[in-house]
Amino acid sequence: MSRFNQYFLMKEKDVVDFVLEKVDFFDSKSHLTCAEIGDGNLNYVYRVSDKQSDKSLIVKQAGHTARISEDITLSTNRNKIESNALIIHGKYAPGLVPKVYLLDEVMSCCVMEDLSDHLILREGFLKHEIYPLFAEHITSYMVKTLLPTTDVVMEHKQKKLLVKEFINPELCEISEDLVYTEPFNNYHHRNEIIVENKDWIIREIYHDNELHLEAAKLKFEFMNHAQALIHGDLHTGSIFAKKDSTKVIDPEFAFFGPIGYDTGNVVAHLIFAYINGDTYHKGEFLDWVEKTIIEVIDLFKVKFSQEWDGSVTELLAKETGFKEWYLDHILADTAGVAGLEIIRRIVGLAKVKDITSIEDTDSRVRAERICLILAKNLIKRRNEFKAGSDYTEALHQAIGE
Ligand code: SR1
Ligand code: MG
Repeated sequence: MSRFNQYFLMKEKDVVDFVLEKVDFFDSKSHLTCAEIGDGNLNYVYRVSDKQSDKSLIVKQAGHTARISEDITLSTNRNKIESNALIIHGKYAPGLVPKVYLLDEVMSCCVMEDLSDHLILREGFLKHEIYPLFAEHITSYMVKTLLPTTDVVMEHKQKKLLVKEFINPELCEISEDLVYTEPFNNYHHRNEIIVENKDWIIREIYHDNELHLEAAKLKFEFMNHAQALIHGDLHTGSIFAKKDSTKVIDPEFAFFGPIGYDTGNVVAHLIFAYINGDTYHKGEFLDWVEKTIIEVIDLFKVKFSQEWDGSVTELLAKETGFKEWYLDHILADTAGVAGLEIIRRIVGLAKVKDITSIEDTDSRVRAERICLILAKNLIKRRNEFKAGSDYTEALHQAIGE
């Protein structure tokens, strides 16, 4: 009888046995090696390789607690959500996500394409590397995966069934807590701020009631606007890249939520990349990131509009002015979410290396304050961010303050 008929958390040796038993990928005589390579906050990720054939694949298993914090207990069902989202996204946006070879619901693991010829985008950004096609690829990914799952395009009963399939309460709760709630609570035990910025953050974030009200509005937008099947965690650690290719991974936070949650995450993490590059005076990289921020917003708008015209099915969505109203709403959400994502990565749990790797204290203090000034602006004035250049102007203004 198979050992894999009952869930347990696998070690490297188990993963090799699992692959040999369950996946028709390697030759049965292969000599497989396996290494745990995960550096994410939640799961275990193994690379299984065969030197002789030069073939490899990835096995990702969900445990009952988050790696980053044992006090976060989670259903292992997130692995099924992730695999199914990857399969759906692979149909809508072929070539922009890894191939899924197997979903095993008993072991809460999936087996997928190894992308080790790519680099996690955040790691590339930390080396100040440029990815010329990134804006083109990520805007295609977002438009192609998001618009078809809205009520603008998808038949409404089919959409409702999919909403049910992607109910993701625990992972949504993580975002509701970590993104929308804890960073505004001075006393939350998971928050951690550097001592040199403590008083500044108490004044500018914890005591800004107008900011808290806007965060509350955006939190209810996140919880109640089942607009499209979103990725739900689209930061630069969820993207593999090389010069001519971009692959979006890790959609375990997927659910039907506001489209601006994905677009806003992409922009927020480009801003982190910019601030890191600014700290180390990386001129060419800065020019490219600035151009990319502009293109992500402007190309998204153009592609979204074109795709809408070619695929809209809902009669009332064809009313003059409706598309512009709908897109305006997404753009305001984008700015609001970008601001919230920036604040939570500086104040709350799960920080980003773009900022934490800045060793010089004065530079770190400066980088954090620029980010937070910009973030407050993005949230409070979110209705005014309509074009890519609105973001880069606000960024330069925050740097100048
Ligand atoms: C407890 S998980 C912390 C964060 O890691 C994920 O990538 C999400 O961003 C989540 O908020
Ligand atoms: Mg992740």
